[in-house]
Amino acid sequence: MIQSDLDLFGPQPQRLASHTVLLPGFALGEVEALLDALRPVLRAAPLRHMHTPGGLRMAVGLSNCGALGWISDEQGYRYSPVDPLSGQPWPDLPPVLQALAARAAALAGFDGFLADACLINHYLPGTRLSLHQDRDERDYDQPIVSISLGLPAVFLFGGLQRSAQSRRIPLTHGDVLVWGGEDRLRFHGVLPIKPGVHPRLGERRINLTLRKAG
Ligand code: MD3
Ligand code: FE
Repeated sequence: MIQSDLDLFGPQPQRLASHTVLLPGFALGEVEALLDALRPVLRAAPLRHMHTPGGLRMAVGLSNCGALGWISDEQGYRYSPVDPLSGQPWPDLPPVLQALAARAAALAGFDGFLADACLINHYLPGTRLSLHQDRDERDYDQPIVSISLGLPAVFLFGGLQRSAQSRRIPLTHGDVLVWGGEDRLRFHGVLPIKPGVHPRLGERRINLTLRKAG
């Protein structure tokens, strides 16, 4: 092994598909700032388990910040300007989150990304997210940026039809994933989180997805 074999600048962006880019460790330098910003958000809008339109309790704990928040109940899936728990608007989108998402999107080729919604997903060991598409946003030309924190996960990256084979993509603490364009409506999910204790976040995984929903 010679010095030039060492990856001194960290792992490089990986293009997973034509309009999907994984930025390994992209958020690592801002984890503390992100957690500081999330604390008051989750005080005002605590994590909760929503129910699917069919009445099933979702395993993932969920909250939102930004002008719009994703909700699910017997009426269906949709974005709402109001937190149904409090009757109040969702907490503001922290500028550190907004800025990180815009920088990641630009690196992936999506200039001028201005998120108005951040969905906060909370996973305990064993929690999974079944294969689905994100289709509740108004404009599918807008990308989505996802930030992974805490325990590692295996992300299922499927095709445009549910029946297509999925690739398994490991996502670890600090990874950022950006997708849009023709990849925007791919089916995707998360395998059950393996038991473990993350040195910073403990027995949990938090995923932040930033979207332009309205
Ligand atoms: C690739 N969240 O909130 S984020 C969701 O880790 C959601 O919590 C997952 O799926 C999580 O809707 C995955 C990464 C992701 C999300 C949507 C995609 C990747 C995607 C849509 C198409 C392609
Ligand atoms: Fe999704």
